Amino acid sequence: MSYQRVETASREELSAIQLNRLQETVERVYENVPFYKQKFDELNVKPEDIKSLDDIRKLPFTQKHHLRENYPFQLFAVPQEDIVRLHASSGTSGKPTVVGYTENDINHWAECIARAIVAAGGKKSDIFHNAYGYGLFTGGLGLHVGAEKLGCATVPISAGNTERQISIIEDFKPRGIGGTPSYVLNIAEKMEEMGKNPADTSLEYGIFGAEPWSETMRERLEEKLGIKAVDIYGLSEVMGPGVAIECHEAQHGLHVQEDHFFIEVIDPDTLEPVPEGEDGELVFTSLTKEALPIIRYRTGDLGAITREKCKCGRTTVRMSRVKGRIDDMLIIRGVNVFPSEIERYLLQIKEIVPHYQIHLTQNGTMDSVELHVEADEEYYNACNKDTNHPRIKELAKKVQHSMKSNCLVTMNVKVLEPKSIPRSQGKAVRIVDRRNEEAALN
Ligand code: DLL
Repeated sequence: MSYQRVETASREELSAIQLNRLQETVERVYENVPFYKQKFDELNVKPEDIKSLDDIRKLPFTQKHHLRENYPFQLFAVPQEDIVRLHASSGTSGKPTVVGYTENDINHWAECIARAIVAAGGKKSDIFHNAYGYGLFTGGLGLHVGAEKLGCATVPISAGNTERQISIIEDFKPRGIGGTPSYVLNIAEKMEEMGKNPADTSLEYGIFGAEPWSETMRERLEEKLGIKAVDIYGLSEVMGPGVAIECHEAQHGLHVQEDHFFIEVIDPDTLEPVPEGEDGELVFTSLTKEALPIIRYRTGDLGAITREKCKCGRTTVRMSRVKGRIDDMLIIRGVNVFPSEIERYLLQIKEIVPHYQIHLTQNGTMDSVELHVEADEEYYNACNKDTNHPRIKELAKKVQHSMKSNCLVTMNVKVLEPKSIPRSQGKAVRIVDRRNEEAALN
């Protein structure tokens, strides 16, 4: 079935494809990966017990620590000579997680990305400016293979060297751009600093992901750059970018590439499925992967799914934006707060720019939160470039009030001068958590 056909297949057709591929995957891991054989045996489940898609619930979950414990290659299901690519995600603690791909895996990945670019409004004749980082991170090479597969002239610029990015954009005139939303915003700001209008470039669409971002951030990116901005989701353990993609027609939920991945949403405490439309932890099972098939991978990402019809015509399940991570969720004086929620409300305040950091410290047994935001250049100038100016203090109060009424948390707000929050080329650092360091000192 051609991939355009798969994306609009009936539920019966898709389920039949999924069941067939799930059964193959389960057999593959049972026979080739001792870790899975042991887990299946412990649960007393055999590959032939998977007779329907619902039977997936008989299978064990896989988590990030399982990849670490089997570092680097022990979860691979094929001999090493069949591996053609290795990537790794930087672990903040301990060993990184290593992922491998066969030639077929790379082809499927490329297909998923090619579909993603089409969903974003891209086409074969485009020049595609790929500002995701190249290297062990899956963003750069992932987007790259897919853009080439679609037939785009792909510019492997990677992240960084922002001034050169700008001159390449001006000279090559790409229609599409990919990068983390925070970095592409950084490029746009640099253009402004250089006296250029970012909306004047040839860019028409952007494919943004690898970090949480909000609807308001979308508006900012679209407005500044004069583009359509769509959300792309993925994670290295499951494949990399392209597991799900928003369509430019609706920009409302990300279509899961269901012929390659089976999605579940579970309650992270009970591990039971949550009803459609309700938030829970996203769990993925790969359906076609050869090198590193993965069963019921608990992503730690929070979101919901819908099977409602999408106006683009695709029939695949859509997932919401990632609403946060289980482990990023801040519990501040008993209130659950997601950085993405903070961002959503923060960006509605026009006098500040979309860069922020949440600093957490511990004051005795209490968490204390300081929110760092930056004043917009124009506003800052109007305050005589003085962070003690009464209007800056007024702005801090406004931010504080918004956080209190929308996120139900009282935060100390520090309005800093423009460009003082560190910019990143990859995933932005939004949370600086010093709670444990200070607890250790106490
Ligand atoms: O970030 C893959 C990727 C590259 C996705 C480029 C999109 C674009 P990892 O480095 O393994 O892989 O990080 C995966 O990043 O579990 C999410 O928490 C987060 N993430 C990825 N995409 C999004 C998104 C790549 N669109 C982790 N929105 C995931 C929110 C995202 N979070």
